[in-house]
Amino acid sequence: MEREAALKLVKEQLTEHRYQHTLGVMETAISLANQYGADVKKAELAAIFHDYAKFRPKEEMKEIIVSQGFPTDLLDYNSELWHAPVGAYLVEKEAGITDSDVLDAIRFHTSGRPGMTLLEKIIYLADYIEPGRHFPGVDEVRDMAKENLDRALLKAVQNTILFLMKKNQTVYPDSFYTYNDLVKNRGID
Ligand code: DGI
Ligand code: FE
Ligand code: FE
Repeated sequence: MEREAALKLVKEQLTEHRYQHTLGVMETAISLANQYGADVKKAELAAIFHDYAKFRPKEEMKEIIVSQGFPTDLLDYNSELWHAPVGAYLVEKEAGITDSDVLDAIRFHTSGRPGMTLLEKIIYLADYIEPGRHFPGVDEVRDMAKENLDRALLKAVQNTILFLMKKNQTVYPDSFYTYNDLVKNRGID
């Protein structure tokens, strides 16, 4: 699917603010894909659709998680996690995207997972550092992303977990598994 058609579909699903965020993720993901040798078209498509399900009613998301056999432990954690797997499902069903690399990048963009693909890493990171993001620590991750994708990703995952913990929020186990996996694979430095 071409960029303009994809953007049109997504715009209908999002608020203006979230649409601007999506454009930022798209530009950032394209740039990271060029830098780190990922498929640029897949990065563009995954970025455009990554928050497709963000504003679906909770009841609809819950129903999809159960009926599609997605991990139901998601329902015990922050509902903010749900739009990622539900988005992967709806983007295939409603936008006709069938590329499993793209769908997985959408599916895992919030929690990450151990053994993330290059494309999954790029979408996670682009979501975190796109130019519209303003929070403590984001500039440090932006700088790291220019040098080392895994190092930047680790910092982003770590910051997300710390942020949730500081607010006494639950942390979905996959976020910890992602963190551990990145630490183990970081190498000696
Ligand atoms: O959809 P976005 O706002 O662009 O960003 P996102 O999909 O990365 O994350 C959405 C929210 O999900 C964010 O407010 C933090 C929350 N979140 C991310 N990981 C976890 C989480 N919430 C819980 N409870 N546990 C997590 O592991
Ligand atoms: Fe998201
Ligand atoms: Fe996002």
